[in-house]
Amino acid sequence: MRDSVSTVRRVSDDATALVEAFRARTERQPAGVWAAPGRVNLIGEHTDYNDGYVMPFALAQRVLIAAAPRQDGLWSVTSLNNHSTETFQAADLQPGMTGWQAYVAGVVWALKGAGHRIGGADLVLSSDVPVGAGLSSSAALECAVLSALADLNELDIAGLERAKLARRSENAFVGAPTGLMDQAASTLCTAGHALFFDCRTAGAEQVRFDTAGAGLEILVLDTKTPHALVDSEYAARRASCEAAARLLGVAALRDVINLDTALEQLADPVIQRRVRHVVSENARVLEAVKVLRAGRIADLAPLLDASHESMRDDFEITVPQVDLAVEVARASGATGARMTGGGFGGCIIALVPAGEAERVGSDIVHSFAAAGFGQPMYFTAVPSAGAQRLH
Ligand code: GAF
Repeated sequence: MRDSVSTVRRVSDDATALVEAFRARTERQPAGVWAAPGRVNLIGEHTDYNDGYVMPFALAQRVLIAAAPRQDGLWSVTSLNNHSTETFQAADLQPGMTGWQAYVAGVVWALKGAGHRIGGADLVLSSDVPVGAGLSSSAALECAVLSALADLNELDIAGLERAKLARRSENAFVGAPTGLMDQAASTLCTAGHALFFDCRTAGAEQVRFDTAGAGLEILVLDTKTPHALVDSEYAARRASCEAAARLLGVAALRDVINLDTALEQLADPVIQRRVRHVVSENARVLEAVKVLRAGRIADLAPLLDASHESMRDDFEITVPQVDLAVEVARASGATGARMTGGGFGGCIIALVPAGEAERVGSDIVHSFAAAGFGQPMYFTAVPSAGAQRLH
């Protein structure tokens, strides 16, 4: 496991090292250090933009930011991961900006758009959230920047509002038509819990998720599959769902009460499959909440399996590497497994007996080598805290 984990890039492993990097770069002390995590979605995929239900938890992997105000109105951001510094000013805050700095500039833009006065700042960041793995590295970056800028500018913004501002940055500045799940997870999650989140009402419930207490653990395995189609396919899935809702005369697919009746009203078999995924996935999240509230974590397993099958056969967002990883995980002793995140590559999660994650992960690595796929990376997930100030 250690070998695999070491492939996750954290340039600066803790806040102390980050503070030193900040001082070396700016020759002054940061005003503080902030952190925001990546996430795993336990269940509820492509339900968020259908006004549905999701159940993510925050990872221990996170973005760390050291920051201090500056008086010249500029924002200077150094990424220790990318070994680069980008500087921008208010006139540069134009939607469509590209590069990693867009995730930072977009947050400044969203805050200003909401009427907040945001002074210039120096920011130095590092991250150990795997990039491009479907673990919300971008939401972690946005939420960490938002936390830092909110405090530096003495803004009193509640957690949910922070998540919405970060999502606005992602949607309208970066240009990715995502739902609210990732930013809500990075902002609102608490250690030891999964977050049951209703994407229509924004109702949030922290549901205890003590895998160790249940003699289980969650293996996260990044298939490292390049997912070139993710942006266009994600947008296409979203458009299909919205078209289906219009055909069914409902505000969103969350409002479909009777799946069979809805399917009879739809002529296109592709649209039928998309609807079946979203409606059945919402039902699985509601079942998963009941299971967790009752402390029956082991009973999540069949829901994870059914979710994967639905994503593979109905929503058609899995790829061969992801399907192989899920199959081998199950054959190797996982009681349930599914792809997590937006799809077309990325990670799987597997519910495994405590102490078995290493063996299951290693079996998947061997199966990938035999199939001629690249080497995956894996780790055991620890349900962790949401965005916070560390110092
Ligand atoms: C991505 C998006 F950013 C989320 O909003 C969500 O739709 C997810 O894919 C799929 O459940 O992470």
